[in-house]
Amino acid sequence: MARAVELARNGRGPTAPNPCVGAVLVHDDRIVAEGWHTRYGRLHAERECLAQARERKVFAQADPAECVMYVTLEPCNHHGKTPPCTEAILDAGIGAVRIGAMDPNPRAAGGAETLRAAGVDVATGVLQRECEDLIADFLVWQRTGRTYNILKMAATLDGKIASAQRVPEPVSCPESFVRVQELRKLAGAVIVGGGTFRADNPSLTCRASGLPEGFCQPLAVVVTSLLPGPDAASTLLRDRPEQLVFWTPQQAAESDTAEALRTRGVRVIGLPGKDGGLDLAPGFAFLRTECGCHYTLCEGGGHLAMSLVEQGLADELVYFMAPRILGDESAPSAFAGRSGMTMKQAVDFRISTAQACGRDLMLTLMP
Ligand code: AOF
Ligand code: ZN
Repeated sequence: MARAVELARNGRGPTAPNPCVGAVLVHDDRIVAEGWHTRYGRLHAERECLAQARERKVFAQADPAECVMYVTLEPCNHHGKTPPCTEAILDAGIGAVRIGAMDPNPRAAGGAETLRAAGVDVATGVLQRECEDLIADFLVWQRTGRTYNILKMAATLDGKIASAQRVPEPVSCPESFVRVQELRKLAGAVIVGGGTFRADNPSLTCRASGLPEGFCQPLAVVVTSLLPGPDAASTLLRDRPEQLVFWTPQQAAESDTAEALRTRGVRVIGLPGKDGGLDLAPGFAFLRTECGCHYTLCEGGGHLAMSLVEQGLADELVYFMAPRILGDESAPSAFAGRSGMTMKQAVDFRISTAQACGRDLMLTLMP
C-alpha cells in the first residue's frame, strides 16, 4: 500500500478536481503490476494496473484468484467518465482487494460491498491515514467551493524566516528550493503577504526544471491593505501585471490607486474584514470559481500564515526546517501576530510525512 501511495502522488495535479489514486497488484508477496490515475477523465488506477498486468502477461503465470490488489481509494462502483473499477476487478477475477481510504463521493462509493458480495476477499483501512491524507484535497473540492490551500514555510530551528533587516536571502538549502518549485508547479496561484511583497520584491514564478512548453505560470496574489502605485518598482507589476492579483480591504479596492492598477491589467479584489484583518475565504473561492485554480500555495510571511491557520484555510502545511539558529528576537517568525497566548491556545497539527531534504527537514503537516 505504501508503494500505491507513492504511485498515486504522480497524479497529484493533473487529476484535479478528482483524487489521485494508486494501485499495485501482488502475487506471491511480489509486486507484479502497478498503475495510477494519471489525469482527470483518464483510466482509473485499477484499470491502469490491470492493463500493465496484461501487457506483462502476468496472468499467464499467476492465477488472478491468487492475486491481491492494493488500492489507495475504494474502487468506484459507478459509470462516470469511465466504467466502474469493480467491474474491471471482477472481470479480471482478482481474488483479494486491500483498500486504503473509503470513497467520500456518494456517487462512486459502495465498491467494497459490491466486491464482497461477488466473493472477493476485501479488507479496508490499510494505511488508512496515509491514504486519507492523499485525498484531503479531494475532500476540500467536494465540500467547499474554494481551492486546496498549501501553506509553505521555510524557517530556522528558532522559527525565523528572515534576518531582522529582512535582506532577501535563502533560509533553506538548494534541495528545498527544488521542492518549492514543484509546489509552485502544482499551484494555480502563489500567495504572499504585503510585507513579503515589499521586502523581497518576489517574482513568484515556477522555475522547476523540465517545464512543459506553454507552461502557464501561477497567478501571484498579494494580500495587503497598502496597495502599491501603478508605477512602483515591483518585478510582478513590471513583468506580469495580468497575472497579479491584490486582496485588499473593500475600501482600498474602491480607491484611485486600485483603479490605476486595474488599467494595467492587475486584478484588485476587495475582501470583507474579519477580526481586525481580512476574511480570506472569499479570496480562495474567487481563485477556484473565477480563475479555475484547484491548488493554491501560500508562502508567508508570518502574519498571513497565522491568519490562514486561524481561519482554517491552511489545508496542508509544508514546513522546511533548516538546521540553523539565528537567535535574534527581532527577526520575523514563521507565524506571527498573536500575543498573550497560553499553550492551550496553540494550534495543533499532525505530522503526515517527515523526510530529509538536503540538509533540511521537510515536514508535511495536516490540521
Ligand atoms: C477509483 N479509481 O483511480 C479514481 C477513482 O468521472 P470518473 O469516472 O473519472 O470518476 C471519478 C470519481 O471516481 C471520483 O469522484 C472518485 O469518487 C472516484 N475516483 N476511483 O476507483 C481511481 N480516480
Ligand atoms: Zn474507478
